[in-house]
Amino acid sequence: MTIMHCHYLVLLLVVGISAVEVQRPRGVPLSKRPFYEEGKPFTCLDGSRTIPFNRVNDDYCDCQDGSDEPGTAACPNGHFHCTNAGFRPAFIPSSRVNDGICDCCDTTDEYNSGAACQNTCKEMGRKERESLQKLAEIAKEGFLLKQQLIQEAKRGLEEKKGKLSEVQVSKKDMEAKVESLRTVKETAEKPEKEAKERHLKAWEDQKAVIRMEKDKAKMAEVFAELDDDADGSVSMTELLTHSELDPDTDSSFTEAEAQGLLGGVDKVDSSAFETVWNGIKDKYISEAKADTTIETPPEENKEPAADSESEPYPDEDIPEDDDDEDNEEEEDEDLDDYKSPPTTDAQEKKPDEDEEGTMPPYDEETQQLIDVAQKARDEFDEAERALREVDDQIRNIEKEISFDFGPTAEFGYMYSQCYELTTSEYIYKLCPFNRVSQKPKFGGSETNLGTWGKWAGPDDDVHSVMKYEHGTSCWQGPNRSTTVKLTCGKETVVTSTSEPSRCEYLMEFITPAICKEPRNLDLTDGHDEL
Ligand code: MAN
Repeated sequence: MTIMHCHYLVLLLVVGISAVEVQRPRGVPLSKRPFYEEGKPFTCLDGSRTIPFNRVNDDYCDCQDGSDEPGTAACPNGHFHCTNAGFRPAFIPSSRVNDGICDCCDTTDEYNSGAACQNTCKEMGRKERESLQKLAEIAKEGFLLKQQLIQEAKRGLEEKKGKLSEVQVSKKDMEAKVESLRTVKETAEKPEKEAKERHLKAWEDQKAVIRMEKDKAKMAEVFAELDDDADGSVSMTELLTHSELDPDTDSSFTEAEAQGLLGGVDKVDSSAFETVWNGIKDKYISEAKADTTIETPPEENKEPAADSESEPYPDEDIPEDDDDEDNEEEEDEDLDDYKSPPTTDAQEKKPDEDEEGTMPPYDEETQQLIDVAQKARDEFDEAERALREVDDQIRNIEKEISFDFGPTAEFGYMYSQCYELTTSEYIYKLCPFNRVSQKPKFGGSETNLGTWGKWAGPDDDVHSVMKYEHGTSCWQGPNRSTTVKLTCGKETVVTSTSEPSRCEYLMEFITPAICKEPRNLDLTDGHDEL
């Protein structure tokens, strides 16, 4: 039953009480009575023929439109009118006249079938009146609530507009702050970068010295190893004992080849060995290691290879990052030990550690520059974050203000709310002006049944239907979409969902925001169906 019925029923009851039954042929509504004039020829209502009046309701169908038999079952397409005094008049198909089933609450359709019909019109009228009364009360209360919603919406809008201009002003200040902090940061980063580069360069130089010293020691070790007869020089014969030094890989290491490695002489002393060493160190296999497995290349051989590669030194940023991490990790234990790079006592090799060990910590002056720059960076980042936040706020308020929340913003209260309805299979969720979703009750992911599209009611009541579109696509079907029908009620609640066509959903949604002002009932409304 709709609210509209309420109007009608009150009219019906009032008129019903005072109405006088007007005599007319059986089954004829009052509005058609003038066409059935006692004793005068009757013209079928479609104008097709005219017959003597005694052929009206004579249980024989003369008119194509069935209009000569309003009170019998003779015409297949005829209609019988029941007055149903006390309730609502109705038309039933002629075929139901005297079929043994009581169709009219006033029993008039079963005048000759012997069916024991009871007149239930009064009772039905009473029940309908009661429920319409309830609906009317709901509508009245709903409409009052709607007035509150409108007031709240007005206040809310004012607040939002106020907030917007406030935030827009603070955005300007924040932009200026970000710019000045950017300058502070960039000014602090320049000396920081230079100091870090200086530190790195010093470390690179130091590593080169360490590498050179190691290489020298290695060279001396190899010289002693090769100098089998310990005469203070390495000879061609001694060199030949190391077949891995064969310059070509023809498996025969000849004297001439060995001599070539020695720079064209038969033997070299330790100082001349320096040049020879440069030529052989990549291939040389230490005698101590040669006996053991060959699969693992000896440690010594790795070294020059590593040296020849570009420095595995950390990027400019890496020590900084480590710095942060270390600071965080160690803060609790030792506040003094905040310097980067990390401790030297660590057993495991860190990624930024190479053969020469880890880079020594920054000197105090560099560390101070880093700290100052880091502080400037943090402050800049924080200001930027705050600016982004304000931007988001502005966007959100502008978005909310731009929605069509109804002629008096009465639907605005639903914004950023969600309303759920659980069915036997799914939990449906309607988040007005946002989206509709469906989640299987017993596990499984949520399906988007559409995002806010538009108001889609009829032209004279466009705010009575919402349309949500472009949801998750349906297998071999359209993208899911939902139509939400709004009806007046005291609460805001989804009362039903259905899927009239595959992946096209329908929701019934009750809200006070749609309640219309209760009308004064016009009892003189031209109703002549009694
Ligand atoms: C899921 C649900 C149903 C829908 C089918 C279509 O099971 O979203 O509502 O009909 O998919 O395949």
